[in-house]
Amino acid sequence: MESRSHALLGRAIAGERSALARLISRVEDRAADADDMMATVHPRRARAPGEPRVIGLTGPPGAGKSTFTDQLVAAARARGARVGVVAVDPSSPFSGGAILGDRMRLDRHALDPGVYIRSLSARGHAGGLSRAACQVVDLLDAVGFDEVIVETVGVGQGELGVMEVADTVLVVLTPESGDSVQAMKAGLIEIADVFVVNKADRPGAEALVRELELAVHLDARPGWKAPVFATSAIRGEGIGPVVAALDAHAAWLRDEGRSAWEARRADARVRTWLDLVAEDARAAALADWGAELADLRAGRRSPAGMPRRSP
Ligand SMILES: Nc1nc2c(ncn2[C@@H]2O[C@H](COP(=O)(O)OP(=O)(O)O)[C@@H](O)[C@H]2O)c(=O)[nH]1
Ligand SMILES: [Mg+2]
Repeated sequence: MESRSHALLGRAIAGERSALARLISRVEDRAADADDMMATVHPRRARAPGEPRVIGLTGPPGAGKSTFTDQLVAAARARGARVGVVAVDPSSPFSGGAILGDRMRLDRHALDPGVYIRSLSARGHAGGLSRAACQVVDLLDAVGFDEVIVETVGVGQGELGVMEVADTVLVVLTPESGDSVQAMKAGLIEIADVFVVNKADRPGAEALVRELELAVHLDARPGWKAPVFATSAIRGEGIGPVVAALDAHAAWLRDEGRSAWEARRADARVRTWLDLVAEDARAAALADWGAELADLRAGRRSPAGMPRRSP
């Protein structure tokens, strides 16, 4: 008999929004039949970069990522692409407010049948948020979106992990003091494929652009060099050149960057599997060793003295 998740997949592929929403929840929560369903999903992206293309946006809270996402959605819609947006918040299980803000900013696309917006929070994930993001992107791929944009809320390790799902990473910073320093510390130079200095309607943007250009120039790694742009997402200024740079990076991935892209996708697939393994092991440990867990909580056992599955 066809499972519930399989039935939802069929309806989601046929374009039914509510089926897609329920399916994503089942994948996020690892419903009983979700793994079997995902095992039958063959993302187009497994074969070639750019089908769909997956753009990740990261940067400090308030930099304008959601406002920029809205501009990217508009640009994609202008060329007729169907767009999925995944807003990921690994920072706190309680920050529904940030996601709500994102949804409000993307409101003008809410009724567009070519746009699907979904948020994923840290609630109940125990570190499986990258796994959930990867699987949700695979689902959006399988149901036929041409472009997927993954926005994360901050620039911690969790966010950088989520960015591994993306083909092209856009780092959004602002001229506000300290952003460049933060960029260096958080390793954003290493993950950025394109830099945006947003809020260029405020003073200091040009200085930060030059600072980032210098940092990219000094980065000795071979391959793609991240271009740096000044934008005002809220005014819609400077967006075109960024869209062109995203296109250029997508073309690079299909050509010289192809083997780098393949290595990156391979790593992401392995990591998603290991995340599933880890989630299962945690769940099994909690279920199997309740008595020992009570001792651990009470301080009668040490973590190292707890039972573990033999390797
Ligand atoms: N002055 C100015 N404000 C902006 C710009 N882009 C976004 N904002 C504002 O900055 C705030 C945070 O934007 P948001 O897109 O939610 O940032 P996120 O947290 O990075 O997603 C909002 O009040 C936006 O209206 C910009 O280009 N210039
Ligand atoms: Mg946001």
